[in-house]
Amino acid sequence: MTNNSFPWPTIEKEFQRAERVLILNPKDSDGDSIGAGLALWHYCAMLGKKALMFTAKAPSDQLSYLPGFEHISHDFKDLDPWQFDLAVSVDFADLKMLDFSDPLLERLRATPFINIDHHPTNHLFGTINVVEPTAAAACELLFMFFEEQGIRYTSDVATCLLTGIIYDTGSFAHLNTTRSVVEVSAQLLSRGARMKEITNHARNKSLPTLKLWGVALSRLQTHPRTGISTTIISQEDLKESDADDEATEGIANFLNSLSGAKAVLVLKESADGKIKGSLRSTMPGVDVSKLAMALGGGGHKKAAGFTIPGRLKHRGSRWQLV
Ligand SMILES: [Mn+2]
Repeated sequence: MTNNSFPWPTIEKEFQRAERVLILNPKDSDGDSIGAGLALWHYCAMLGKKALMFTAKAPSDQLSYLPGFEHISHDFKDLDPWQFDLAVSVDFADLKMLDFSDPLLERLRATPFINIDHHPTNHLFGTINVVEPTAAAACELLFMFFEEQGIRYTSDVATCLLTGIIYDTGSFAHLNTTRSVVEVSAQLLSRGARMKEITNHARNKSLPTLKLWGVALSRLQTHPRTGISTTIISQEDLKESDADDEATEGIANFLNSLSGAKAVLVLKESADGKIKGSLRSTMPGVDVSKLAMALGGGGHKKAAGFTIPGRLKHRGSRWQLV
């Protein structure tokens, strides 16, 4: 990253000024958003500030090794009465990903709001916005904040930050693994980040998850004209494999290693009558965020997603979107 114009001093002052901080994760949180949120949660604790970290849906248990994980709230009963004088969002591009009610969004709009993200489609909804698409992870941006402001942080915080980088680079396998990413990771290791713990948890898969992956792999088809390899996961598949929604998260990343595919698309039926599409590509020149945006979604050039209304129906040997 070459941008040295981030307003880190202003952001540090905002944290020092605040008494009660609300740290926001998207409803569909991941290793990067949870790692970044928890790093800030520890930072607030270090400053002696009260902080609530919130996401509308319980985060994946796979991340429960992260220090502070047990303090993350996904219960609106905690959030509704919570008075805050600073809100911080990490790793998401659009306020609708919070799944908040209008009154809650109104409260956010009336509060100083720091928006830290690396998605190019970010809506810049903060009063302070740090949006850097060349960063591999939101955690990489927070690393810059701590280092450039000379803030001392613990090995727990370093572990949170390295988690985000390892998740968003697919353990240093995706094209976003730049020299900066490797240098930042090396520095996090020297600050005590527990790499082995992170990679062990990132790799571990439960039996229901692997069963579901088996179903998804068996349905994989490459469209001859577009070169896009697609698979689908229905609600029935989730029930039969006894897997939860989270189990589908890694499938698109895994399929991204499919040789010769221009892009991969995983379509997953959700319980509320919607289809969630996850797009990945490793091919130079392919920008999957364009397709995602055309379908009302967004994301990065090589990893993007969208949600459309619909259901998956099985007709003969084919699946149809209805
Ligand atoms: Mn991220």
